[in-house]
Parts: sequence; structure tokens; C-alpha cells
Amino acid sequence: MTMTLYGMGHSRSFRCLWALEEAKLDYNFVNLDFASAEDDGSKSPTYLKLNTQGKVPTLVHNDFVLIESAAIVNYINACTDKSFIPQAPQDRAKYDELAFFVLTELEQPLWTTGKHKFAIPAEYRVPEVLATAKWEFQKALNTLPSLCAVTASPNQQGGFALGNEFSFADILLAQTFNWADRFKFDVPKVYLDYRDTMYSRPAAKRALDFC
Ligand SMILES: N[C@@H](CCC(=O)N[C@@H](CS)C(=O)NCC(=O)O)C(=O)O
Repeated sequence: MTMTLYGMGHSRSFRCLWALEEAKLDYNFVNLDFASAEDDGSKSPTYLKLNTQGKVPTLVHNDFVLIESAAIVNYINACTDKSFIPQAPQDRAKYDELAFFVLTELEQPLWTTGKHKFAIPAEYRVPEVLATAKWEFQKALNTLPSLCAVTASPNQQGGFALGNEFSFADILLAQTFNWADRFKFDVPKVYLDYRDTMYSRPAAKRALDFC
């Protein structure tokens, strides 16, 4: 049966939409209304049965339900003939290293900012943490050159996250730079140019049509 992806706009669900488009799989996309308890909302009783936190994304494939964006991206890869994730053990380990770094170090200060600006109840927001988040993002940026191959010449040697070939690490990395840019973090031009190059891929453009 066709997969169904639940998501919204430029959120982390975009990673999964983009991966589905790269993989050319059949899918339905359900665009939820953020934080709404109505039928089409991310806090509706029906959606909460799939994703108890009422977060996006969620992927449903027959009776199989997945709720973490990077796990969904990996599952999409497992459902295609062409792999967008390196298979050789050390290459795969390098993919995982970068993916986990993006999720736990680069993305973390962005989500901290989102939570303390709008996503968590006002009484739990701590404005002082916003400056710390900017500092942490810069610290993660300083580490990135040792983990990824993005250089000033996208599409040439080292132009993709893992070197010469597009992989799903490019989705995780480019979407996170886009998020940082939208949140007005200082993102070096080399990474904004890389984001622009990745976002101009036909599959990314098709995914952007849902945002
Ligand atoms: N670790 C999860 C995080 C999911 C997440 O926090 N999604 C955000 C949108 S990008 C959300 O739905 N937030 C709504 C909320 O926190 O209530 C993933 O990568 O899928």
C-alpha cells in the first residue's frame, strides 16, 4: 500500500517529503494544521493515536508507523532499489556520524530557539537561553568541516555532504541550514550556497510545492 506522510510546511517533515521525491516512491501527503485539535490538526485525537506527542512528521505504511524524521528517511531509503545511503561499513558509519551530528548538535540549538520562542507553553520559556543557542550553533558549525565535505564549490569534488555523490545526508544538512537561515542564525555563505544548490534539485523543488 502507498505510504502516507503527515507533516507541515518547512518543518522536519520536509526532510521526508524530499526523500520520498528523490526515491520516486508513491505516497500521500497530509498537511496538518499546526497545534490544532480540529480534524486536520497535529493535536487532533485521530493524529495523536499515531503520534502521541502530536508532532510531525509521521509516516504510515500499512500498519507500520514511524515518528522520527531521520528514521523515516532511512526507512524510505530501505524501500527503494537505489540506495541514497552508503552501504560499505565505514561509509555507512560516516553517514551515521554526520546524521547524528546534524540531529543532536546542529539542529538542537535551532529547536531550543523554536521551543523557547513559540513551541512550548509561555510559562516554560526562558528568553536567556536564546543567546546560548546561538553560541552552541556556532560551536557546532566550527566542528562541521571535520565531518562533512561541503566546500565552496558545490557539485565539484567535495560538493556534497559526504563527498562526490548526493546522499540523504544532504537532505538532513541542507534542511537544517535552511531552518537556521529562517531563524536568522548566522550561516556562512558557503553553507547557504550549498543549501541553494541542494534545494534546486528537481526532487527538492517538487517537495517544496507542498510547503
Ligand atoms: N525528533 C523529532 C522531532 C519532531 C518535532 O519536534 N517536530 C516539530 C516540527 S519540526 C513539531 O511537530 N512540533 C510541534 C510540537 O512540539 O508540539 C523528529 O526529528 O522527527
